[in-house]
Amino acid sequence: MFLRHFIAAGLLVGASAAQAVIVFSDNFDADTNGLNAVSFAGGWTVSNGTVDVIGAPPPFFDLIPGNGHYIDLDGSTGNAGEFSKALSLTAGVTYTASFQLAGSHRGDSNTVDVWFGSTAATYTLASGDPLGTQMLMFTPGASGTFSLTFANLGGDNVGALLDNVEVTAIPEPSTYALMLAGLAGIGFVARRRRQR
Ligand SMILES: [Ca+2]
Ligand SMILES: [Ca+2]
Ligand SMILES: [Ca+2]
Repeated sequence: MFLRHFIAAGLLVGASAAQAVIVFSDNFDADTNGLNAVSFAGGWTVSNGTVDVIGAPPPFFDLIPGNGHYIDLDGSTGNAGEFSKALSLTAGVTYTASFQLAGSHRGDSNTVDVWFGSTAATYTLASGDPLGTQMLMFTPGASGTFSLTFANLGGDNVGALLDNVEVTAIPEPSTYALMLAGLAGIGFVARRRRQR
């Protein structure tokens, strides 16, 4: 009886470990609106150029209403932003960065380079493109600090819009393998006990 409960507990642990763990999440709604913002509730840094925090409330260049605050990746200095979040990541764990990008909604098309650790992708957004979810995956070979970076190309003060960034971790497969091996071992011992 005890053993059966133990195995059930083990399966429950396995089930909860299968769910992705949120490592970082930011919708920019805690940030204050402003042009050429330099300080962010989510700990972002502007490593080059400038970005703007826009949206509502109060309405301030609220180009895609209903999304609280969000980032205009090309600020107001004629030098588009390079917007980075440093993350402490563990070797061998697969991380997924999801984020939403929208077009500028001010008439121009914008290209955004995104890096997540050593994973890179480029997105081109037409002016009217609504917020769309994108995903990048990265598995560090060694533990350390890695950046999730968004860089709007060009520099005309009118950039793509960024909102709803989330980084999640999926436990490595070897964790499941160990857990399954452990459960198989318990089953084997239980059978031997019954045979005696
Ligand atoms: Ca938002
Ligand atoms: Ca701007
Ligand atoms: Ca532009």
